[in-house]
Amino acid sequence: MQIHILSVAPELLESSFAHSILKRAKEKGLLHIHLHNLRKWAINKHGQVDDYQYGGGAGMVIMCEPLANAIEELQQEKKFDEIIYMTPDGKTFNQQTANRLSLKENILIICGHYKGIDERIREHYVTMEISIGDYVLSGGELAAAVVVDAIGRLLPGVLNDETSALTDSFQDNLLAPPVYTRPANFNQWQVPEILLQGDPKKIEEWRNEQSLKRTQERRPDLL
Ligand code: 6GU
Repeated sequence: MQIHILSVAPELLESSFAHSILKRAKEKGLLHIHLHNLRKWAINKHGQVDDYQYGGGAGMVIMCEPLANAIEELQQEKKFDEIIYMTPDGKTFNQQTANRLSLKENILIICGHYKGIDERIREHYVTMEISIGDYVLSGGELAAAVVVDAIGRLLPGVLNDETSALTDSFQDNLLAPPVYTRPANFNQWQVPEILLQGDPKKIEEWRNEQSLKRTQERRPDLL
C-alpha cells in the first residue's frame, strides 16, 4: 500500500512511522509512506501557502493554488483510491473505517493547519473527510499519524500470530479481555486460576465472557 501525505509540517510525522509495527511494515515493503512538504508548491519565494480569509476573521487559510498544484502533480504519478482531508468536521474515525481503508492501494492524505484549507479543494478533490474525535488539534498531522498507524497494522503480513489484529479491541465490536504475565502471584495478587490450568477451550470461554462483561460495563453503546 502506498500512502502519500501532504503537510506544511511533515517533520511532525516522521518519528511516528519509525518504530515498531509500522517500521516493520515499511521494511517488509508492505507499506510505503511518502511525506510531501506543501511548501514545495508555495506561490512565491517566501514559501507562502496560506492567506487571510475572505469576509474577515482570525486565522489563515491554506490556499487553493499550492494544494491544487501539489495534488495534480502527485496524481500524474498515480491515481489515488481516496483523497482524504483530515479535519475536525470530518466523519469520526473508527475500526470499521480503518478496515475499509486497509484494502486500498493508493491513498493521499491532506493535513490542514491554521483555519483549514480553501473549501474549493474539498469540493473538487477530496473524496473523504476524517476526524479522530470531538476535540481540536492544531493541525491534521497527529490525526493522520493515528489513521496511518491504525491502517498499517491491518495490512496482510504486517502482524504475526502473536500480534494478530483479530483479537484487538473493537475488531468484533467487543473490548479485549484482561491479560496477565508472570509471576502468577505478585504481592498476593493472583492471576485468574483458569488461565493457569491450560485448557484452551475453557480459556477461550473465559476470555469471551470477560470481553462481554468489560464491554457491557465500559462501552454498552458497542453492543
Ligand atoms: Cl483530523 N484535525 C484537527 N485539526 N483536529 C482534529 C482532528 C483532525 N480530529 C480531531 N480533532
